[in-house]
Formats: sequence, structure tokens, C-alpha cells
Amino acid sequence: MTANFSTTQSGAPVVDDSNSSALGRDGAIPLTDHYLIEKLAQFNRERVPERVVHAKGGGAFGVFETTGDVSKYTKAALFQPGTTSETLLRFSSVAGEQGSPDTWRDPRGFALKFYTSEGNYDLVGNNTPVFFIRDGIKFPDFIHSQKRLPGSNLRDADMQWDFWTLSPESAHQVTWLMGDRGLPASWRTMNGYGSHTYQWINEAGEKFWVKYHFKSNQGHETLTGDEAEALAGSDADHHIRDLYENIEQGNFPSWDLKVQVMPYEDAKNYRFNPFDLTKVWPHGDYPLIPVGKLTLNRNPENYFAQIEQATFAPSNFVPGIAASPDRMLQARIFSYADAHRYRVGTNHAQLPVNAPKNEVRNYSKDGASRFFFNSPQTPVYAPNSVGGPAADPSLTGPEGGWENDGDLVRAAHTLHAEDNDFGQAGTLYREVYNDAEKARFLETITGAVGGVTIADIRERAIQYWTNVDAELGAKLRANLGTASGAAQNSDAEAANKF
Ligand code: HDE
Repeated sequence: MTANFSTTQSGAPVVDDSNSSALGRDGAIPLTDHYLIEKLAQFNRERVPERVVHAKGGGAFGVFETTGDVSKYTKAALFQPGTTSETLLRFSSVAGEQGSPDTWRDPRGFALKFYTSEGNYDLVGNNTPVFFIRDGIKFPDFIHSQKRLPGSNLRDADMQWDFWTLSPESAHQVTWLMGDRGLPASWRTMNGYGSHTYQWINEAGEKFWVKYHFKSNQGHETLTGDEAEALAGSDADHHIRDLYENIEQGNFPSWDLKVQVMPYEDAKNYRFNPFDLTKVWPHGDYPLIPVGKLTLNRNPENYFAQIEQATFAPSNFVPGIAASPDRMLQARIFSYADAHRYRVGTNHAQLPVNAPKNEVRNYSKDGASRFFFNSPQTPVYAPNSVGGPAADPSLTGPEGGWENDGDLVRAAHTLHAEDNDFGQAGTLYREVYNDAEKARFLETITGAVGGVTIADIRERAIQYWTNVDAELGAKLRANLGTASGAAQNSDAEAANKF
């Protein structure tokens, strides 16, 4: 008898893994060959729906150690000095489907789960401190425009630039994306950001606004467009491989977490709306404060179980951390847990990779694939007089929040003195990009806008970049050889695309 004998899904030893059962050597296969049926039926159900965005990715487990002291800003247990928390970090690209090249130009996901003593805290960010839009109602449209045409199922520059040029708030993020930062050399050599403004609450109940920055200790390295394109062809899984092999070799990547902290009252009169996800806070206004170190030191044992089924949700807060008036963050608070219930299942949070380290105590019950359950003595309702779990506000303290009132409106958020769509994009191009970066940037947008076939959209794109920087717009127009300013007839009908 072999010790390592194969079994059916229900544990019974199987007689043969290579031959179906048949009536005689050339006879029919009987329905009684339940193992054959089980293998084929299980195979048909191996895939779960891929993430509708951020489908392609990889990740690793690690540890976060709080080495600084931010206890005057937050009471969150994980951010108390000396605390260490296990973590899971998943990196990803945004628009590419599963199997797409890791090195396509795109923001990269930086989804971090802290398994803390107070439950899981998920900080689901990107490698960019800003985003394309500032209201979640436009998100499905934005993603549609970056993915595929309904008819041909092909990606399309006309669609991309039609959306971006009609959504000028995208300018800062697109300037970032079309620059060198849009092509990180690996997930190890890029920074991560929480992007949104979050709220921290300290033990005394005082509230602060914060932005998270994860600074790579591997440096910041990028690819040229040609290098990225070559890798897309030669190794679509370049970033997955790089991360996995470095951790296998004991070369553990790490990031230093720092935060910018804005006093609660500053937000009201700050020169632009501090909850606008398309803006950064100048470090001169709110300098970086060290918090701790994140180190990845353990590869997943099973990609599907631990990465494909990992569920990260901005709604997973812990005491001392809360949301903010940022509409994008608020929309995400609904969307992620909803996506998980659909994609992985209603009890996704019970899967080992998603389950908290501390005990779950509530009245949730049943639902597909339920396997964690309360003792029979635990009531299934609250309030109750038989000792079931009860909320204890002394553990959470004030939940955070902010004053606001007014009638229900459908309008942009409150505009402050310096709120605009192109200012920080122009600053990024003029003051952050050096001459070599500027030259590569112009080459990239010339190629990208050059792919636009509809004259109206192409003209808007040149205006868009002119609004970012007049000299840049003039150079782009010269490169494209397009007559200045003439609003040529739209040839959208001729293009007959959408
Ligand atoms: Fe996402 N996003 N997102 N996103 N996002 C998802 O959740 C969504 C946004 C980000 O590795 C989805 O599990 C809305 C900003 C990452 O598993 C979905 C809005 C930022 C990941 C979703 C945004 C992100 C996602 C798809 C506009 C950076 C991968 C499947 C309000 C701060 C997480 C899923 C992982 C995934 C919704 C915008 C980052 C559809 C509605 C801004 C890193 O729920």
C-alpha cells in the first residue's frame, strides 16, 4: 500500500487515476464512474470571476512594525509604538485582465491587509498618491473607457482620451501615469500610497486628517517604454516572478510608512479641498512623520487560495481610524465588500487568508460555505438576556466623523481658493520632472495622443496638455503636426466606433 494514495474529494481511495471505467475495453463509460465525473466537474469550476479591475496581480505575506510614535494622533492598536502586525500585500495593475503583461503602463495596486489585535485593517491603495476622478459615480465609466470597445473588444485611444479630456480632473493622475512613474521596474522598486485622506482619532477622541506614504527601501526604479514593451512580450509575469524569487532568496523587500497629519480644523480653510483625491498635500505644508516599517518575508503557499481569493476592503477599519469627506473613499466603502460577496462568496471573510487573528463574535449566520459558527448556547439575536455578545463602546470610543449639514445636492464638493484641475499637474511636469523625464514624457504623450483617430478628441487632448503647460502643449501640437486650434469636424461617425 502506498502511503500517499490519491482519494476522491470525499476522502475515499481511488482505484485508478489514468483510466475511466468502461464496459469492456471499447465499451461505454458508466455513470458509476463518479471519480471521472467528479474530476471533470471540479475542473469546470476552478475559476472564480476575476476582479473587474486589478485582475492581474501577485503578493506576499509580511510584518509591519511600528517604530515611531504617532499615539498622540491615533489610538489604533497597530500603530502604538513597538507593535508588530502580520500583513498581506497584493500588488496589481488596473486595466489589464488576468494574463495581461505586468509591465503595461498603468497605476499599480498596493493593497495592504494588517491582521491586527483589533481585527483586520485594510489600506487599499495604489503606487500613486492621487487618482483620475474625484467622485465614485464616474468610476465604472472611467474603467470602461480604459478597457475595451463594446464591438471589437479592443482597447482604444479614442475612448481613453475622450473620457480623460472630458474629465479635466484626471490631468494630475494622467501626468503622473504618462511619466516615468507609470512604468515601475518592479513592485519592489516603487512606493505605495493610501491616496485618500483618512481620519485618525486618538485616545482623547481628538480627530486628525492623515495621508499614508510607503517609501520603498529598494529605491525607485522605472522602465523605459521600450523596456516595458519588450518585457510585455518576453515575460508577462515579470513583476510576479521578481517578487516571488527575491523573497525565496531571502531578499525581503521593505517600505517605510510615513504619514502627513493635518489638524482637524485646518481642513476648513486649507487652500484647496484636502479631501480631493486628485490632489496631494505639499510636504512643506504637512511634512512626513515616520510611523513604521513594512517587510514582505513569506510567499503564498497557494496562489489561488491566498492571493486570488484575498479580499481587501476600505470598509475594514479598526478603532482610531475612520473615513473622511472624500467621496471616492465613501463609494469604495460600499463597493469592495460587495465585490467580494459576489466574486468569492458571502462568507469570504471566513477564508483563512481573510479571517482576522482575533475572535469574531456577532449574530451573522448561515450563507454559502459557512464553516465558522457560534456555540449552540450562543443566541442568534440581540438584544438578548442570555449572554450573547454585546457592543461595547468603550472598546471603540468615538467612531470619528465630521460636521456637515445642508439639503441633498448633486454638485461638486466644496471648492476652496486654489481648487482647479490643472495646477498640480503643471507643477508635477515643470518642477518634479527633470529635462530627461520631460523629454520621455513628451515622447509618451505624443505616441498616446497620436493614436487618437477622431479629430475633435485629438484637438481636445492637445488643449488638455496645453492647460497643463502651454509650452508642453505647443510641443505636442508640433509633434503631431496638427493645425493650431482649428476645431476640425468631428469624424466620430466616420470612425463609427462608439
Ligand atoms: Fe478600486 N476596486 N475602486 N481603487 N481597487 C477594486 O474590488 C472601486 C480606487 C484598488 O488587490 C474592486 O476586490 C471604486 C482607488 C486596488 O484585491 C472594486 C472606486 C484606489 C484594488 C473597486 C475605486 C483603488 C481595487 C475590484 C471609485 C486607490 C485591488 C475587485 C470610488 C486608492 C485590490 C475588488 C486587490 C479593486 C472599486 C477607485 C485601488 C470593483 C468603486 C481610488 C489596489 O470593488
